[in-house]
Amino acid sequence: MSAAPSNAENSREPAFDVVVVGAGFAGMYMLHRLRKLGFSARVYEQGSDVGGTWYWNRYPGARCDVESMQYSYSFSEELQQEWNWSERYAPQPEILKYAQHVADRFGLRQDIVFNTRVERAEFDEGCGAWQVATSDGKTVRAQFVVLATGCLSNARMPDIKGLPDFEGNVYHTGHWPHEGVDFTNLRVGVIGTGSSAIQSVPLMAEQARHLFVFQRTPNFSIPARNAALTDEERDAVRKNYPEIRRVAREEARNGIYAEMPDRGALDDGENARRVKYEQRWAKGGLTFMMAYNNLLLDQTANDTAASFVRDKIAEIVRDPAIARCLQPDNHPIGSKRICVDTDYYAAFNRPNVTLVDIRATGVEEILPNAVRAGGQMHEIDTLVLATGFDAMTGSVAKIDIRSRDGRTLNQKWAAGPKTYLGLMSEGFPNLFIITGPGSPSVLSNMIVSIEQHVDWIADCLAFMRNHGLVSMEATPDAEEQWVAHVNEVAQMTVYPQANSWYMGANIPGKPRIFMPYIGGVGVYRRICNEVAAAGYRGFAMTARQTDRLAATS
Ligand code: NA7
Repeated sequence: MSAAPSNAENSREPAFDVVVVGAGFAGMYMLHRLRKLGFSARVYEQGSDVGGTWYWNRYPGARCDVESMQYSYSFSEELQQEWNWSERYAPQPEILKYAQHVADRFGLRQDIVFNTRVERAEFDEGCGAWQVATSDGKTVRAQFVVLATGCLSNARMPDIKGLPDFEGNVYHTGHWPHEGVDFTNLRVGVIGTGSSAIQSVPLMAEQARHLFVFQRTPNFSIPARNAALTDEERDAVRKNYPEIRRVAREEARNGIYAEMPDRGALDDGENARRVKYEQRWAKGGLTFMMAYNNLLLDQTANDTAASFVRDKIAEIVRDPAIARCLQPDNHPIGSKRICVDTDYYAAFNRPNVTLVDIRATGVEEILPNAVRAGGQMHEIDTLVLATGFDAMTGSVAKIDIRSRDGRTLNQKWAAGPKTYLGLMSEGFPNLFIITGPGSPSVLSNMIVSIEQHVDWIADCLAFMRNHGLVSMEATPDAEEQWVAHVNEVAQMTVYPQANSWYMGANIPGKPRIFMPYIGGVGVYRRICNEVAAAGYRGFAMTARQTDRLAATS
């Protein structure tokens, strides 16, 4: 493997050791590690700047649901000590600024080609390299390809009758205009009530003349209790970073350092349980689900938390009929990603907000100036689609990835994604996925999982170089066993009960498979480390031809 590109696009040698697809948090750190190891690498990014999901998702109120001081890189002590997060949950512009700062601080931009999509990657068995074709009509060779394409990047346009005929502006939360949107004096329709809508509805309601929220499935949301961070709070975390990061990586199931539960919900009586839920509710945020250690394992335990949140909704929302409509009743709490909000339920007390229940009928039709649902017309000027993403596999599927005999990854994954450890898919040599299906990924603090995957891949590439190995691929047995394990663990939880994007259920026709690995980031990290320590057990590795000849002569 070379330290610099050979610049020989037609030669048998790879032009780059590694092509990385995507310059979000995963792609940026991957590039940084590769360069430190002396590999030649090029990153392709379809946006005009770094940041990935934080580059695209610019809707009002967009912010991370993991606290900023934890949703940040840990690989550089200087970086984590010098960056000043302003709020408990940083807003999207600040997270984007952080990504830009990282790109500048570590000089990453010189190896990133912006405004360029990877359209096709084809493995050339003859020279053991990937041929990567991009939207600018060029092709490069790379010995390895790393997909850092993100799990929630492929914004999904719903297939609703009449949508193309709507005369006003249509915005998708996942593709928000960079210049922002002014809703003043407008009648706005929002379709969807997932995390993006829950964050943006209160702010859009403050601006719009009238807001219609079309709700197919009510969601559980916990107050963020967002606030400015004080110097003392920042310093306390910075001083304690080694322990905070260690616990997040090794002990916390979801990669978030928090007070760990030591008992199940049914170990407490009703009053004690209520006190505990009240404390978590007052604290706010995702860690509400960590009130007890069995909320995602035991339906009865889960019911206690769900009914607590339903009661809270009834307390906040003045009109009992609207409150009832907002109370989720068809999935366990947490089985769809729990939302974190600022004044979401209270927004429905405003006279200019109307909740439209489309559970029974869906949106029937979009007309040039209205949405028809439940047989009723709602006249609007502007439409916001908060309809989510083709999660986890959508961005990978958009690339035409071909291996031996022209077999595509999409064909292989037609019945659901199959990977070994979420890192590689059998039959596709030298192709790595960061936070792919089969890894903890979206069930965790993404940056914790990204750093773990990037470090594992970087160490693996260094190992291969040191041992004269040029090709690596998951074995069919290892992959089959891992897929079975991922499914088995998911079935032990309440997660598969919900029609969630974790299950692919939000995309018509997508196979229903629980995609992320739910065993916890600590357990998963140990498994990955053991696999590496055992000489990359479950992966077939091939030596350079010359080394093979030398070994046999
Ligand atoms: P989500 O969580 O997938 O939410 C999408 C919402 O849009 C959800 O309420 C869907 O209802 C609704 N939806 C989707 N298609 C339609 C149609 N055709 N008609 C009506 N309603 C529809 O996406 P978000 O962007 O909010 O959040 C994604 C993640 O980003 C989030 O979990 C955080 O991790 C950050 P459904 O539930 O399918 O009935």
